[in-house]
Amino acid sequence: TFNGTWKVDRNDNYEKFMEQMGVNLVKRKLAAHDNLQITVQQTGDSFHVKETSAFRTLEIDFTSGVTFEYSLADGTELKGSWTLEGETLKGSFTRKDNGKLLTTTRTVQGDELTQSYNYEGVDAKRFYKRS
Ligand code: MYR
Repeated sequence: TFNGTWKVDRNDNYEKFMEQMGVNLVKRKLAAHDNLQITVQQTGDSFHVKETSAFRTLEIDFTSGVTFEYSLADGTELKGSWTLEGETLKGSFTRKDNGKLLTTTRTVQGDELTQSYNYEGVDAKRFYKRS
């Protein structure tokens, strides 16, 4: 279900979420139009994700339930894991700089992937279309 290339189509409350994360106004404006694209290859409970955006290109490997490290485009470092629960990927990541929790989910319905985000009481979503 997650396999394929997904291009961000629209955001819901993403700027407020980034503000809560402490991202400054200029970076928020740029990040709201980052043209994020992810290519996901799932093999059992292991995932390979290629991320491309206006900021960078990188590749990440993770396995359900196994902790890994990931840096956001602004350099904020996270540590945590994705866990596959049925058809949903549930992510739980801790910021290394302040110990606070960022939770996120990914689900696919038809040709749309929805990623939700929560940080310190602020929820956001990004919707991706298959490309
Ligand atoms: C991946 O599966 O794409 C790699 C791991 C993702 C970790 C969590 C992503 C949270 C992204 C939050 C964006 C915040 C911008 C301020």
